[in-house]
Amino acid sequence: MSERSVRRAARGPEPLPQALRDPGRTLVMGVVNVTPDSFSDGGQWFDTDVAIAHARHLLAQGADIVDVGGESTRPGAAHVSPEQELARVLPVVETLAREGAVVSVDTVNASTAEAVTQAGALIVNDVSGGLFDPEMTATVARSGAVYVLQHWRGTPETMNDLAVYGDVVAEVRAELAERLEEAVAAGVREEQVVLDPGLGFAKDPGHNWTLLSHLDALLDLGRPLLVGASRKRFLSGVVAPRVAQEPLARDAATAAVSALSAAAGAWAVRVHEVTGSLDAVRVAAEWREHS
Ligand code: PMM
Repeated sequence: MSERSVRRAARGPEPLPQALRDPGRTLVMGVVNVTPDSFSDGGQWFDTDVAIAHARHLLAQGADIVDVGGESTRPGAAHVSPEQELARVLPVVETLAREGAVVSVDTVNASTAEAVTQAGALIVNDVSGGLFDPEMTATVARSGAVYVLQHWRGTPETMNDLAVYGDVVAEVRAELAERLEEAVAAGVREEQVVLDPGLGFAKDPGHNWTLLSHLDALLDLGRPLLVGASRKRFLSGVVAPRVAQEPLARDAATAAVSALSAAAGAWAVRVHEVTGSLDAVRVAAEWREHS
């Protein structure tokens, strides 16, 4: 198989340890939602000790990074104050960082980003790409952490109405480029930034599949890519109808997306179930190695 069809995984962002910057395969980020109402695992890990135990389990399974979130971003989820969010995630972050884990925190709030990076989180995962909190990019710049800049439009309440595109790849690419430029203007170094197409955020199923099959257009922006397809509703269309509405029944489809994203050159995939995606990204690495 040619170099063109199986791309090398992109180099990772600069603030991370060397092993995660040039890992030789796509990384796996395991999700730990410390929330009572996430769509995919709602409430399962909504207790500090249970969340920590779950994160340790994902790391033991081979997750390279754990992504800790304290606010659900699904449409219609209850709004959580930054203080509540921080109270949920901080003890989890402190413990895991102390144990040497590479911790990411899923937040749109600058105050949370500030506190968790001081507590040892190396990655700020902002699904709003800096659009929710005007202080976010300057805060990330000061912290020196990795900044996952995700594409979104509107808010979780309004995003479904904003899933209107002429050319979804060109528009998401242009909007990510604009957000990246604004982050850099606020002092974030490009080397800190990872881009993310924001699957399911102001996207219908067709938009998600089109973006996935054109990751090369986003990689052309010159930054590593994170892909978050795990258990999302658009996968229900490829899952056996009897179970398609159950998020947990989407893990095999998620792993397939992980393999294809890795083959397309994604730096990391964000998933709830780690083992299937870890196998999948290793398959992609072997495939490339022997091509
Ligand atoms: N999706 C969710 C939450 N956070 N972060 C990034 N960077 N990319 C995503 O696609 C993403 C995210 C929603 O899923 P969840 O409720 O299962 O965490």
